[in-house]
Amino acid sequence: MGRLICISNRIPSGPNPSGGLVVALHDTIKETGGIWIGTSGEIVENPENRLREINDGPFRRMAFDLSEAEQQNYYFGFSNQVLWPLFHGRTDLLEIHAEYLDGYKEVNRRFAKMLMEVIRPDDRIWVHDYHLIPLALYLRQLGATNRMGFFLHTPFPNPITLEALPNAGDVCEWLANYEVVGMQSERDARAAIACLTEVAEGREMAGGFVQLGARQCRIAAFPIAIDAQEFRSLAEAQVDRLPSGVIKPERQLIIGVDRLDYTKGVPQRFKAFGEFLARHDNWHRHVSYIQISPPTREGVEAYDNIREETEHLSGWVNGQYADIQWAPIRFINRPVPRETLAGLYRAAQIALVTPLMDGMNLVAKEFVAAQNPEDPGVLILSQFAGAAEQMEDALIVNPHDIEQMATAIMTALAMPLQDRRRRHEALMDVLLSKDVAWWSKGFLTALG
Ligand code: ADQ
Repeated sequence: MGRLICISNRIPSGPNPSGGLVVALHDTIKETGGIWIGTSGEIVENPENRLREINDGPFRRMAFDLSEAEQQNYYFGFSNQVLWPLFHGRTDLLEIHAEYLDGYKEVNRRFAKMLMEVIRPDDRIWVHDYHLIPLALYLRQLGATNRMGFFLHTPFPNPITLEALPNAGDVCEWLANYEVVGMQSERDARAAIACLTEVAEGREMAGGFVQLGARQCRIAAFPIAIDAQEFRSLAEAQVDRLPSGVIKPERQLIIGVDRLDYTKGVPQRFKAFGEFLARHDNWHRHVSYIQISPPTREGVEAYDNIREETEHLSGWVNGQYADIQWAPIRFINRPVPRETLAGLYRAAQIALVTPLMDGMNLVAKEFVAAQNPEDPGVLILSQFAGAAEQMEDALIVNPHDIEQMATAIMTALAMPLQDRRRRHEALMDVLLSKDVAWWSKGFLTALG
């Protein structure tokens, strides 16, 4: 069997890289003598056109550096101010500039050339995420005949949304150069097939195959997952280790955990919690909401705006309802260690996971895995998270409907133990049978 070459924008960093994706692919990379390749995270004046070995980890990694202009155009520009908002349906936030697209293509071309020095014909190549969609096309133009798969971690838009991009047809052609295109959900797989057939005039065939020009690719859903066993053990070990004062016996706890991103629906959540407090005086002082949201992509205007909006709204709710013993919302703008997160999930009675649009959303899965099965908390989940396709036993809400979310908070707080247990058991069954090993095996089997 050939090696697995795993490619993502950033290589997993440090001597002990963690995270679901790394854990899932680590073994296969090692067993096949494979390599993880991507950017190093370092910005230099004159980047070398050569992949260098990163020698400090448990599996083989190679990386290259970006210049400041590449970082601005490829990463902050086309990836994060064009593709990210576009794929999440936020066409109002698109920043269309020729230098962004040129920079994006140029980094992908440069990367493809460097890869040609490293890959062998029988390697399987698995490319991750929206930063690197054109890679297969450029590798093929340089003569690569490898089997190549692509997995998109974000949602994929429908044709009318994709057409907001002046070069919408290119995106379809880029995708068609992979043998397998993996999406997070059936929703996204259907959208991608619709784009390849309607925007680019491809022909749909049975089994999710699409013919576009001389290329044929298969588009299917491979919902990403977590190591639920491992996360459950992590949470169990944290039961008595949370810092004192975090949990108060007389108070119920609501938790939200998201990178500070406009797709996550945090302002709507703050409004819904405010609405809940306005409706239920008797719950004042008996419930607190901790929202943990470290900033990302700082310096991009849309991210500065979401920070301001969320700060304003949490301040408003607290100003309205706090007293000297109680602040309804604790809004924390920094990352929290994974173990502490696991402990907080387990201590919470409710998780609010209400993105406006999300490829999957792993926080929903982590929260469920962390619960005590004897006395589990309730997951309130957006219908627009990819996770909602698998997690039907959550309380499913429309994140635009503030009143419905306020009602769901009350429903969750009042939910009888039996009902909570039944829902948790059903959700846990999904997480244990469809874990991250199931996900990577499914994709790699499809790739062949
Ligand atoms: P994200 O948009 O980053 O991922 P998500 O799936 O929720 O969203 O994953 C976030 C991860 O970061 C979780 O493991 C979470 O525990 C961790 N995290 C979040 N906030 C944190 C904090 N404050 N401190 C520490 N850790 C924190 C993208 C897509 C998703 C898709 C994933 C995986 O947008 O839809 O599910 O990739 O494919």
